[in-house]
Amino acid sequence: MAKEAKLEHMETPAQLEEFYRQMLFIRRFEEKCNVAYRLGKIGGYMHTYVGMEATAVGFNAALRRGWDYVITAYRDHPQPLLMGSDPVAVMAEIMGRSGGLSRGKGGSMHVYDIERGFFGGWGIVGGHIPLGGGLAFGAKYKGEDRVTVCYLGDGAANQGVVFETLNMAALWDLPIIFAIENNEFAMGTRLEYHAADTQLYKRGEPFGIKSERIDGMDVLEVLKDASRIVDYVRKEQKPYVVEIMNYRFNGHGAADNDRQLYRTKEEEEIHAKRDPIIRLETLMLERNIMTREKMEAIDEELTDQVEAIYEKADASPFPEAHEVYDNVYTDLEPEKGH
Ligand SMILES: Cc1ncc(C[n+]2csc(CCOP(=O)(O)OP(=O)(O)O)c2C)c(N)n1
Ligand SMILES: [Mg+2]
Repeated sequence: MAKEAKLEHMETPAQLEEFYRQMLFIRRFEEKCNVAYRLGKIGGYMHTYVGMEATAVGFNAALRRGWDYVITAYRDHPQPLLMGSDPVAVMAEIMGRSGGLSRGKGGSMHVYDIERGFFGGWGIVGGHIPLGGGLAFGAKYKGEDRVTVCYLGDGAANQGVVFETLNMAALWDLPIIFAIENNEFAMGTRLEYHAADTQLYKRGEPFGIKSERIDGMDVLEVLKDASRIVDYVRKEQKPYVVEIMNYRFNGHGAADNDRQLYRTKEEEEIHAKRDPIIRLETLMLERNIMTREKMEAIDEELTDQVEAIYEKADASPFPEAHEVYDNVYTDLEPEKGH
């Protein structure tokens, strides 16, 4: 079992380099996905995490690898990559290939790796939130001190099932973190147009759940806050609501090329200054932890790595037609005429 995340070990040059590598790897991986989507190599819907990297990276570092649980919606590529899944299997899943984590049947929105504690990857907005409650209930019932992180978007925070799950989490003292990623938009709808109360962390207050808002664009801030919150939830065996303020740089999904219809270039430029990767670069340059040349070398290394991952995933075949009924919740078989 991995050790508790201890903050004093986290700001070492080695740890900062690790965070830099993780965020940049996700960025380059997602950019490659965008290119592959446009080439017709990826089908269905696909949503990338570009701009939001500090949130998943900082939170992941506060969790116990192979022990704690994570569940999220369809913006789900970074979590398995951070939790130790085979990146080729992640890419193959996104490309619908049989070597994928869900054997090519889930696609981008349904990546899944139970062995590593990653429970997906869900396309129905809000649908996974009670499942997160169930994961936390299961861990508590079995007397395991696992923490469940249930990510949800600002748009998802309005779904009725959120309030039902908050109620039960408070009632049963479930060890779950409702990590609301407020990237200011639900598809093309700005926060102010979809939420009567835009202070989303307050969703927990009527249930007596401890709640707060944090900066999701600074990986060290996320780690600091996440470590404290994870420790609280693990020790106290109580739920927590954290609203993580971040921003997506790309459109809602790969098919959204019209984001200027709902936000201006000026707004995007203001948020580009919050880029979590540039923020960490600036910090490392100021502290003389890394030179610009080293950063460029790392970038080249990671870009090559992503390219090799893509090539390997692309070599994986599509699932066979006869597998269509395997591993799904049904006992229907084609020969029975269904
Ligand atoms: C129940 C349901 N309603 C509508 C949709 C269509 N839809 C897909 S994503 C989305 C917006 C969700 O926004 P948010 O929760 O903020 O997540 P983000 O995409 O910003 O990560 C909507 C309305 C859906 N998938 N499921
Ligand atoms: Mg959103």
